[in-house]
Amino acid sequence: MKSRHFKDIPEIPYEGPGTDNPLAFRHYNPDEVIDGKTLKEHMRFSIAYWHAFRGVGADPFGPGTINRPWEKGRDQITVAKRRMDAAFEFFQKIQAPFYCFHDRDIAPEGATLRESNKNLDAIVKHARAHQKESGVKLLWGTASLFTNPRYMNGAATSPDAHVFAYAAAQVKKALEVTKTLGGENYVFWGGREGYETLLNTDLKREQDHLAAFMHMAVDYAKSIGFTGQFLIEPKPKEPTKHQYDFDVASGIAFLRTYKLDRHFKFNIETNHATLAGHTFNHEIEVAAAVGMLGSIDANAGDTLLGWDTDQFNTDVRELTLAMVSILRAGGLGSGGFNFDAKLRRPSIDLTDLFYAHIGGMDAYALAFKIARRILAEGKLNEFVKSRYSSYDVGFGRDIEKKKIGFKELEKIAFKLGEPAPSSGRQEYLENLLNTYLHG
Ligand code: XLS
Ligand code: NI
Ligand code: NI
Repeated sequence: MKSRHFKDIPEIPYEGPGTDNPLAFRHYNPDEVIDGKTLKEHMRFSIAYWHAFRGVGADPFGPGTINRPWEKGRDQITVAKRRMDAAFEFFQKIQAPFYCFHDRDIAPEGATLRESNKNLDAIVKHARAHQKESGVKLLWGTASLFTNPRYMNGAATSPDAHVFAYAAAQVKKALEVTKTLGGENYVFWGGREGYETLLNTDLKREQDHLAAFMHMAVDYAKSIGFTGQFLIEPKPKEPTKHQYDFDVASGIAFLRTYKLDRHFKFNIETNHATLAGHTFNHEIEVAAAVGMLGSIDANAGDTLLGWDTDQFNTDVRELTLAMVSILRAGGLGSGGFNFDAKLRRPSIDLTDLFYAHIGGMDAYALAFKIARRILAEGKLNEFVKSRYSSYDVGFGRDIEKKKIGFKELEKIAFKLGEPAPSSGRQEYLENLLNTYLHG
């Protein structure tokens, strides 16, 4: 790897929990072998191109604060290539095996769709060479169907079929590109697939159109031999007032209603879960319960703010709970942990980009290790199992096997009388969790 854009920063080494080097990992040792797989393979960390390499720190009250040295120059394609050189240097130095992008993150949108496709082809060629040389892979690709003003009323849910067609063309191309780059998944996040007011909205037609769009994507993927996993990334709001893929539960309902559930899993983002009024852990459990846990957009919100602040998550307690659920569900399969997280506006230095990802990766790796210990010791699982043990025998088992009805149950209730109360033991369990977190 040529060191050109981050000359002062070496590949981030693992130095263990005792190190005082802020540019070292304390918990993420990519080469550590656990159960026959390296930690790098277990964690499947991914860098989000849009935040790490297109984020400039702009907010609704002021422009960007972050100026990267590789952004200089008139020719947009040249700049895009140089930016990508920097990105791949970063992916390698931070020891992330994957990255993710939207079509328009990596290549500039042109004056026409043809020109946009041409730009994309040029950059994809560049990406392909970088992937080959570095071994870094594409976790997922997606299309930006929310940035350009043409999508202000939605893309697949736009009232204008012409806009629908344009979006379809864009996703067609994004699927081709994702396939070319060996992408392991393809994500739909419908930031503008929702509404601002029901006064101008035919909700039923919009949902029908969204489903039609997704069926077309599935069909087209099949026709070109793209075998990656399709993922829906739910979010309740922002930028629209109400997004149709509100949370995992409404996503499941949508996918089942339109017979799409076979083709999709979920990409769960921490901050989207909390915006929907759920915990991260809740969304993971809801997806896992129906075998639709796909991938994670790793970030965190701010409890005092009602929008997607996309911060790096260093809350080991929250991540441990998430990890317990993920591991119990059998892991993420073709998914991974994608840092859909951005630097705070005043964090303008290149080193900040490293500190941010080191913190996120370490917190996740630590949570992974703690969760494995929790599961191996089995105390939590045993507690939950015994809490439901009345369903393992007798009429409880008959309930689960659907062998019994109200009449028989009424007889049992008459015979047994009042059920004995039993404690949920929440405080005991919170203390138990703390023994893993803090000893
Ligand atoms: C925005 C979403 C977006 C998706 C990809 O809130 O998180 O970044 O992950 O389109
Ligand atoms: Ni996301
Ligand atoms: Ni988000």
